[in-house]
Amino acid sequence: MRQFQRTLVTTALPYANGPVHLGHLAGVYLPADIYVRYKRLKGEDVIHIGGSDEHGVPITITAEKEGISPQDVVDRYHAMNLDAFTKCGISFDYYGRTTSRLHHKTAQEFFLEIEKKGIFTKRTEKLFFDCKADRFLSDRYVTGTCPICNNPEANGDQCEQCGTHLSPLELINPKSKLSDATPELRETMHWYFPLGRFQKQLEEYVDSHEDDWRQNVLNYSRTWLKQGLNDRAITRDLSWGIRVPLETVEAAGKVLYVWFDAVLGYISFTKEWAAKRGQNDLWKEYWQDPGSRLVHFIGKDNVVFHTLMFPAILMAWNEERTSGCYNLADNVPASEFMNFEGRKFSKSRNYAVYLGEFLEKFPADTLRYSIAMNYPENKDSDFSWQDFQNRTNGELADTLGNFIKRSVDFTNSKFAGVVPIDCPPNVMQSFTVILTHGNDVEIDELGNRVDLEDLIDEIGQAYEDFHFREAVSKTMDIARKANRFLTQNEPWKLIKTDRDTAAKIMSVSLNLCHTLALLFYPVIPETSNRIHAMLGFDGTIESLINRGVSIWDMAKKPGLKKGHRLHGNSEILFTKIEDADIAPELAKIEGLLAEAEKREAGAEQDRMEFKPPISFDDFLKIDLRVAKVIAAETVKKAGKLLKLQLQVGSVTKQVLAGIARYYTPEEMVGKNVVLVANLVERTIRDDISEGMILAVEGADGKLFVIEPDGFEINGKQIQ
Ligand code: B3M
Ligand code: ZN
Repeated sequence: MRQFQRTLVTTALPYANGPVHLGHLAGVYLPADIYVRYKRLKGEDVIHIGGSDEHGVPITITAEKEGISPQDVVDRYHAMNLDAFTKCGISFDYYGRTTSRLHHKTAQEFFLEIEKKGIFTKRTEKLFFDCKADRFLSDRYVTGTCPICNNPEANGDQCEQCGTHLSPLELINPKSKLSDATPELRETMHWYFPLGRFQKQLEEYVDSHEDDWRQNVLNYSRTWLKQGLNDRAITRDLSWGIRVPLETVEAAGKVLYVWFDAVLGYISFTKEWAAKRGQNDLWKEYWQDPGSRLVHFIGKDNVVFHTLMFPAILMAWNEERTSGCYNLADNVPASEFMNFEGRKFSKSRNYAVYLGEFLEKFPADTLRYSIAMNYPENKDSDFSWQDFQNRTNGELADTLGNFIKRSVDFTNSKFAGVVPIDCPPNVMQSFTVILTHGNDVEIDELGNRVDLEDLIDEIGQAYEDFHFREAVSKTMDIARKANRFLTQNEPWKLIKTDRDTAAKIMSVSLNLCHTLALLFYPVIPETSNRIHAMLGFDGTIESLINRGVSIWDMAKKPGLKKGHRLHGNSEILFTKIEDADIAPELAKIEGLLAEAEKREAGAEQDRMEFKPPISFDDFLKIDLRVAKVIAAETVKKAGKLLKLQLQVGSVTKQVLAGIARYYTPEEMVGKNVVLVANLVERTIRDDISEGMILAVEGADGKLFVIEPDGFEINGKQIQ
């Protein structure tokens, strides 16, 4: 593997139009945080850049719904999400906002550079326009029935139910989210980014990562590449967003497409990070030095934007340049989705647990651990309250917490809180069965020697390869072995007969506590710091982190010398979660599920009862006339039909009506009926039918012809 001097980690910018939920945490922010914390422990140069995506149509939709400004919306959710991330220990080096001036400037610079090179194309096309709201509707403002799965609430860009990417034109019965009106198609001009121009370069780029990208990432990218890349509109007719930076008539009222601007946010925020440190040009090292590595953590729904779209934008920038070229991502670890109690998180259906809310009830580290153990690496995973309770109680409290507390408490009570002897490294390396089996090597099921250093190397490799679940569960395995080691060696018994051996056991145990404090730091940093403090260290683990020095490697060797004094009292690291603690949460889910089911059942029923809506304009196309039946007869060999001659003003029309079972010809003659006068002619049994008459169906299926006597229709009194 290539060696890099520094790593820039980015995380997808969540839209600042709602609170982040556990699904977001699991797929993107937690794995990224674990990764950067691991890298920091390794003493590597790494920064984590994230922030809020504050443009885009979902934000204006929320603003309109709530009757506030888009700025109010993003102010609220930016603050809320940053606060939740901070409480969860997501250690961003910088968390920016795409509404910042510097970001607007950066995105506009990119637009102008690509425009100057003549790479964009311009196209006039027909887009949905909402006449009532007097606005063009971008994809997200159009809703309708999904042509694939019939979900009646599909969005113009994607169907949430089946995941299909859609264009608004594909929706059945499209409707404007602004007014509910059926939109009409109107012409407008937009700038297009010709992705196809970069097809070959992108194919080579993706192929060059055949061996290091995840299969899902390669698959999504190649599916697009195989279909052939098309031009993508990168401007929109909207008022909220980054202005197209041209003073021309055609640029008026247009902003950059949110995805064009959002990915550039990674660059803007790195610039802001550097400026904040007083080193304005430092960002260039991370973006433009070929010795830097760029890694994007994202969810699977964002893959092609990061493996094709953003790289193509950077390729366009880099074209014809000899300096100031941007690096392309070296890896894009996209996650699958984490479900919640067996169902997909859905903000629009309010089926979610929000991060901020969760952290009001339970500590961040318990959540981080459970989620890391359910990391949706190559298939969707599931978060359940039961699993959360089991992991917290069984693994964090009974295994890790119990081991640390017993080690510290016993040392406090029998060795005056001091590490009794030096622990020879080879003893710690093979701690599991020393003394119990009379030798100092553990043999695994296959007969291989297992030692701590190898285990730690395996964990490190798992982090390097983005296998977070493996890394964290192997870390817990060490805690399990350590706990078993202490239990099996029973120093509380030995101390009475063989104090030296008891001292040796405690020295190994305490050093394992130290090792575990460091090893667990990526996933449960707050707990790691508490263990570290219990072991008698003044500073936090963060304070040890030093570029160039690997704390991670220090975990392999005994870190506590003979005579090292512990802090004093131990503390309980994890409070167990009682059934009563999660009962309200389980009840809440049942409520949410019941609601969702009701909604789904309701939608299903609506679909059965109503035909798809038509527009008012469509309705106006129907020409309804009152007509008098002047003659009627049965139709041979067509038992259901009556042939009616209708007088409409001076015109006579022939209509074949399926009412023979309910009316005799004699009954019909002389009646006034309502005629659909402009229906396309039809031939039925060799006879012409020039329209239809209106009838309603009674409860028993009998048809009643509508007789408009005594009413006024089309301004005419009917008798
Ligand atoms: N805000 C979409 C999302 O949250 C978008 C990501 C931007 S990453 C540059 O899924
Ligand atoms: Zn669908």
